[in-house]
Amino acid sequence: MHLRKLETRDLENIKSWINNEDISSVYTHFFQQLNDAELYDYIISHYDDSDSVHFAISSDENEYMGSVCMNHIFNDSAELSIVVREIAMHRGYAWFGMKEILKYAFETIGLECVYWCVDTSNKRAIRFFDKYYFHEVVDVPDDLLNRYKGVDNLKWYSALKGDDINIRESVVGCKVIRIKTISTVDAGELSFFEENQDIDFVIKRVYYISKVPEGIRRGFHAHKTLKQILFCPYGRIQLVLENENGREEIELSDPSVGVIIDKPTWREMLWIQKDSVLCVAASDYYDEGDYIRDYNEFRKFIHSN
Ligand code: T46
Repeated sequence: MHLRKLETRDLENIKSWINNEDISSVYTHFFQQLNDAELYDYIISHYDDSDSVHFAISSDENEYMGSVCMNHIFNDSAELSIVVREIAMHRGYAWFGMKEILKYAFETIGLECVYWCVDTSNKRAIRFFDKYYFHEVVDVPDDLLNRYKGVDNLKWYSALKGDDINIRESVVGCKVIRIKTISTVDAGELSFFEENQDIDFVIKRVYYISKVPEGIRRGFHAHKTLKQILFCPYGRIQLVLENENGREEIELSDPSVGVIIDKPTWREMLWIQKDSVLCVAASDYYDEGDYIRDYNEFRKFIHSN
């Protein structure tokens, strides 16, 4: 699959979602107002707009599968819309379109922030955005809301430059989670997790490691029973993990990504960026007796358990 310019031969397929009531969304209302000639004009002229860009999400066979747009590109932000045809659903086209348009927004146009909204009755779209942990915006500024005057029940989302949307599901069997995050327009994000809700252990201790120079390595130990969630609210830290599933690494740089280590796992942390902060919430009080600080002893421990 790939993104490409819209072509006039896409017209009929575009009309297939415009006229599909199930797909109908805030975004489709704009197109529903266009007659065939206007739609045709839109297809051939959209690409030259200075404040918007519209790509076709295309199959490998070059068949139009959906659209992804960036509208109201102004200052450092823009508004995103995405729609896929019924036959493209559950086949990865929507996720591909989101990843590519966000890459385009942040890397090619150099935006800082992208917003979009969904009609709350559009349960399928909301399931999709929530599944990928896109951040909900609660404090939507008036200029965005003004564009939707008279349209009620909208759920707003945003993606900020630097958000890691390609997170893996696990590292050597340790779960990588999206920490719930709420964006405030032009005022950053707030992330939170709750014991027994987002992580399945009780938090007895929180600690953080700061003021570490670049290139420094810490860790080099495992825990026998302790469970922890590790996250990096600022900077870039490489985490190397090893257990009976092998040895893998993951870079922590997005404050809304955490790794849950809930089994005996050797860990090493490398400070890629000076002053990065590593935060940890742990299931128990500090107990030096729970550490295995000798690598050979750790290997023996995981083989005998
Ligand atoms: C871990 C990684 C990610 C305490 O007194 N209380 C505490 O709660 C902790 C965490 C440490 N300490 C003492 C123990 C050592 O004398 O602080 C000193 C430095 O600890 P350590 O060398 O273990 O630090 P790191 O960065 O190698 O490892 C830490 C945690 O100890 C460990 O549990 O999983 O971060």
